[in-house]
Amino acid sequence: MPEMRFSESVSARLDDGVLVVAIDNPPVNALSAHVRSGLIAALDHATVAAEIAGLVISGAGRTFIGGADIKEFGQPMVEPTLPQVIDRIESFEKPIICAVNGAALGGGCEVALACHGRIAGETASFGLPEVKLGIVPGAGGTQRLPRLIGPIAAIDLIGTGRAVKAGEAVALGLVDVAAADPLAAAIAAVRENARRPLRRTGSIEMPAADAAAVSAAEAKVLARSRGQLAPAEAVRLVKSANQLDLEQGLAEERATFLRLRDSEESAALRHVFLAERAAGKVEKLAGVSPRRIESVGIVGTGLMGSGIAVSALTSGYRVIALEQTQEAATAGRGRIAGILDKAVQSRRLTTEAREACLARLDTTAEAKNLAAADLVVEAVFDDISVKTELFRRLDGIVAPGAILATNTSYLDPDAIAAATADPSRVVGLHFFSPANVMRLVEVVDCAKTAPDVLASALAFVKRLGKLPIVCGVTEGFVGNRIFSAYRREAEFMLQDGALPHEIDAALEAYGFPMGIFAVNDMAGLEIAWARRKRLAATRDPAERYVEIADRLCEAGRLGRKTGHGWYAYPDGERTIDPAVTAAIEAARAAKNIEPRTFTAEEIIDRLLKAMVDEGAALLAEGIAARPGDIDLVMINGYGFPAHKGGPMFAAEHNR
Ligand code: 3H9
Repeated sequence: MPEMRFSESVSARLDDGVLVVAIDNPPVNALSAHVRSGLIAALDHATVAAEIAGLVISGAGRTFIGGADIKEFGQPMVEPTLPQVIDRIESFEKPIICAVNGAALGGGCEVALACHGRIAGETASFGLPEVKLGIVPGAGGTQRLPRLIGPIAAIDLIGTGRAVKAGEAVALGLVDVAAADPLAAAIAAVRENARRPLRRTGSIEMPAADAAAVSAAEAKVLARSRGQLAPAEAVRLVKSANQLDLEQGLAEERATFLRLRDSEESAALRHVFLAERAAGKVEKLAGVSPRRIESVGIVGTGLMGSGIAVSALTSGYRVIALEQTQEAATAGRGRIAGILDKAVQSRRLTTEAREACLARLDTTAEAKNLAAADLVVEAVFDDISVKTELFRRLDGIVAPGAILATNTSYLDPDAIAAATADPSRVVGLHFFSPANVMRLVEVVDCAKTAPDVLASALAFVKRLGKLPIVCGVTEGFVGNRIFSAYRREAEFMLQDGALPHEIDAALEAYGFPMGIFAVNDMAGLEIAWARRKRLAATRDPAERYVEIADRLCEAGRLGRKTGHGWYAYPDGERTIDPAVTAAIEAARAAKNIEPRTFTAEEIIDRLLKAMVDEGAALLAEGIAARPGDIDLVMINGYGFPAHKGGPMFAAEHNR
């Protein structure tokens, strides 16, 4: 049977009376205008062709449909709109079954929900991730999903944007059945459905749900949403599906979708989405093949090393973890197993996967065992002589093509590389703590790093499921350099009249999970103190310097772990400490500074400006490649609220 073409991206073949429609719009089969018009043309054809009993909708490649085309957002709307296409599918007189071979997300999930039956292949997943883009589903998702799976599960899925795999989708009632060959099963289902009344999702009565359980599901979503609009709106719409008829519910949903689509929050989150896709792309690496990495050596199994080890193990690598003594190696193995156990307890890992991870782990005190590693990451004490000595030793042990990575946060990786005979194989991999949880990794392109070494480091970080940001060598790399500038500005404001809790409150109201002084207390004040002492000799005496943090450290107030820092922590509770206020007042008096008050807006403006100025300097120096990379570093490493888009985006949009 010849192929029928309905648009540049929609074609079909006839399989014994079933029109099997394929959407082929790489890379993710997004619902661009030509996909929507192609689907309508296919339906028009099926309406008039008497020999067609019904349709199957499928996606070409690895994805079913990745959603509405987010690159069309912000452009004038082109008909047919997605709600028009979806309405036509649901009300179609002949059966339409979808064969879902990969991700059915956003508008793609909404297409599936409107079909008269849904078959999931093994790699299928379903989700309405719109809230992650600052919007709500705009083509029926909030009204149809609760009719299929009930309001409680719908609030969870739509409110968090979480996707479910085939098994969970079947258990929830989102799909009818999982099948090894979803296309064949969908064709058979069309023939079956042609003989009976069609099940139209919009006409299904909403399953009853316990009001208290609905409220609990709602509270859970709202607790996570920290100042964002979309999750609360999504929950409201799902709940309204119970009170409004389908038409009213869809109209309310559409109006909300259009309003949020034009919001700053959505623009910011779309910027973050696109920046993440751009981050892994490095122009100078085009055509460069990464080296093969299967075995990863990790030196040091403290908090950082064991976190990196867990990340590598759960991503399928073999890990050789080196410690100085056999006892330390055994303790390291215990720490790694402990993190894996926690993952099993919280159902992020199966017991079998845990066993497989431990079977791939070798903990040893024999440095020569690292000869089997393709990449060695050091996670030892951040001291230049410790690290250079280690690299000198590693150089004589590892295989000739093996890559050496340093996880230093403040030291100069070029100096560490210089200790080796072949600095071209040295790269920086700056993980954030805890490394098994935090997504961000700064991949440091050192002065002599070979392109294929950089490409390998990037590929490694991506296989860990993490977000690599490539940067050049500078003290503190991108994140800590901006963090230092921002902390300096916060301390200037302290000296000028603000108090730590006022600055923290402004940051938390802006969307940071924790203000900067509370963060410093949690991390401990001693590392920055040591750094300040190290830099004291070379500091320009004319430069403004605030001594308050030094006074706190000298008084033994090193943060939460000592019970005191910028705050006191009686019973673990963050509390304003009059002793800190007194220290701040004394510092002001010593410099004859008349304190003044700061509004929350002024505090945010000043901190944002400090971050942006430092970001601009990093771009000018070629340390960071794109403003979006800086935004991602601050969002994923330092708690900057994603729904503000990161400091560079926020400043450009005057927020
Ligand atoms: C929506 O549907 C609203 C509706 O409710 C209402 C409408 C009325 N559009 O992630 P990858 C691009 S909102 C356009 O690396 P993967 C992406 O930019 C939408 N382009 O691939 C990248 O381009 P480039 C709801 C898109 O295999 C390339 O595809 N949907 C879209 O790792 C590869 O992306 C979502 O939020 C899109 N929707 O993962 C789903 N999606 O090569 C968002 C991706 O130029 N997408 N691109 O850099 C995803 O989660 C993942 O991309 C997906 C594939 C899982 C699909």
